[in-house]
Amino acid sequence: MFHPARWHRLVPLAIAAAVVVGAGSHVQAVAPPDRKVQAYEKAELIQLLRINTPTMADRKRLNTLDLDLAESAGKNYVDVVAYGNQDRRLLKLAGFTWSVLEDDLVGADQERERADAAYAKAVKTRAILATLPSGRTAYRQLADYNNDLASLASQYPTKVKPITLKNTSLEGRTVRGIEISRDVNVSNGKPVFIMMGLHHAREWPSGELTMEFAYDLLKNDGVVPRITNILDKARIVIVPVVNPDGFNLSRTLGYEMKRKNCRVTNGQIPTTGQCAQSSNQSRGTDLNRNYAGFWGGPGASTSLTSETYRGASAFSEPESRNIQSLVSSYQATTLITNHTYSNLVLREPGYAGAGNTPDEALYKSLGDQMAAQNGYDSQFGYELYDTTGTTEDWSYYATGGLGFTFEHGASSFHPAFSNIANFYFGSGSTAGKGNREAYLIAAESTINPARHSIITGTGPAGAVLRLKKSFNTKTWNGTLIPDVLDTTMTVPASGTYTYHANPSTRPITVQQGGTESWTLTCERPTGQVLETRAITVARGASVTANLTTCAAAF
Ligand code: 0X9
Ligand code: ZN
Repeated sequence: MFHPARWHRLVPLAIAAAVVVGAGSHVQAVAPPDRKVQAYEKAELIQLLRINTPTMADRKRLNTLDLDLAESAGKNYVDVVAYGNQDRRLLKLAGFTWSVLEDDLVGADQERERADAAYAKAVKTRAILATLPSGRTAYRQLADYNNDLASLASQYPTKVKPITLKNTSLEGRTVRGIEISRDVNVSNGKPVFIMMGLHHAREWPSGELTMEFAYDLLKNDGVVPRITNILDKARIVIVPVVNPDGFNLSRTLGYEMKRKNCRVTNGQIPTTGQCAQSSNQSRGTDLNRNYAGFWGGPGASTSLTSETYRGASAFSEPESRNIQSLVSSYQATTLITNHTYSNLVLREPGYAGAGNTPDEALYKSLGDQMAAQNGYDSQFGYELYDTTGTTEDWSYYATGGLGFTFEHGASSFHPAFSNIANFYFGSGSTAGKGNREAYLIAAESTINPARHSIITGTGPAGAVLRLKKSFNTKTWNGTLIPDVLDTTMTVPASGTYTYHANPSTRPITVQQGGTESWTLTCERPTGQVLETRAITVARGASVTANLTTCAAAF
């Protein structure tokens, strides 16, 4: 089928690519266009297929074909984005059968755009009511996210603190977020809940739900007692767009099925427009395979054009390093990274061979409780398929904070926008619950002292207390990647502090029967260290450290 919109967008790029090939005699130096690019250029159908995989062996065999696995899988099937005739031929040759979930993804996206326009119009004419906390009626573009973050910060100066992540993206974009809490500008040792979206560019609802939760908390603080309590006792960190380059390409520049970041060539910063060229669309690092935890193991590819490319090395990408340093700078006792789709709440471990985590009972009960709200299945990451190098493969094992991947939606990476309110507030049997309720439960779990650790005592008002730990995270082949967790709080005027923290011993060390400690330092605001303590504290425990030496010297 011919896709006019798609074709117009691609023609100039296709010509540009041809010029490059024709310009020199070194045709070899230009990689041959891959299957995906060819499908787009020939305007062949791009389909969402549900491949029958009754056995584990079928799944493994499907994995070796290096197709764009939609990462949605049930007991007997795996969904695949098939780009044109070549992908379908490959599947047929390998003996697979399938049903067609979406016979024309490009056409479906155009239909979605029309439906979204009609929905927005109906809200405008008040034929239907806008239901989301922000009142949005269409998917945000990148600038909308940045504007919304900035306007929340200016609207609620004592409750919202804007944050800028450490690195710009490969294309030079600033990655932004906000902290939400009562007296947000006071460094008060509250436990932290981190919520993220859009590691994967095409998974638009993941950013929307993250952002709507921020609006909800701020609108309903002082109105809904549960939310007031959450702002009193926790700090919520919101980063809606982890992968701005990929998202911009997917949402705005017309390559809707972009998943990865803009890594076009390893070791090089992409030049302007390079990432959007049709010949480069398959390139990129899967940010959800680039974290150091078990990096380079099962479920990650070594090929730059694979949808699950792990990157040149652990944390090779500025966008995943951003989340590493973000998570390392808070005591995040809970973390949710939002994705689409499959209606799942996933917990560690991400690959079957890792064995149950030492926190399985608690981890499962929280996952199950959240899944009971949004109606998803609560399960291990590996039950979908083995992966390594995902966000929580690093964050959980490095910090002990309970991290979950939410996979929103039944059968689409970005369905019509009218679905977002249903995802957020629930619908049918989950009406009135939904992800809103799941997120609130995650926030309340963050506060629950039985689920993290507490260090408390006396210290001089105004002193900075630092909890620090340095260790190495192991990749799959045993390479050691240095990690430093480093967080601070300020002793309040009362002279009594409560520092909500993750346990001092990492899950991996718990599994081995060992213990680890935090190094607690009491410092002048200038950084001068006045007292140092080793603090060993388990999950659910509270220890007292009265910092008398510090108090005497302060
Ligand atoms: O494959 C992923 O990165 C995630 N799915 S997605 O469709 N959003 O790409 C799932 C990762 C969860 N972990 C495991 N499956 N082990
Ligand atoms: Zn994803």
